Amino acid sequence: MSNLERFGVSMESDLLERFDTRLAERGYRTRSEAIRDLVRQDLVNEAWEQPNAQVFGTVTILYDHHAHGLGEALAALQHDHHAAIVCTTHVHVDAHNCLEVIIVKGLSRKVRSIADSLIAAKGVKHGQLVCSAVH
Ligand code: NI
Repeated sequence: MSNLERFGVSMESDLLERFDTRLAERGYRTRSEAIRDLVRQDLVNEAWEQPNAQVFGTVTILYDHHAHGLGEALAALQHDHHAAIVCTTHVHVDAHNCLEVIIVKGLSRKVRSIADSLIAAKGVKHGQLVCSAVH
């Protein structure tokens, strides 16, 4: 870990009260750890705003595997981008629905494009991309 530095933060009391409530709800033990995570999240967001930044994305999709041609389409999409797909986990949720988590790495514009294609595939009921990056 790099050297820790201390700094003071001024904040309106009502804003601080709301911040402390959120910290307690989310299980943070100190304001410092919560502020560090906010800063890290901002740096990850910044990385994702740069089209050529190296990033990781986790794409979660939920779909009905009876939807015509969908399973094949999703597999074809992943094969088309095999170099960027790190791994895929498939869960048979019930008799109809499947959940897949696809980990994708590469340039942010490429990862976002792959995620968009997976999520927009006809028959996908829900999909979301979670953005991460080393910074
Ligand atoms: Ni399944």
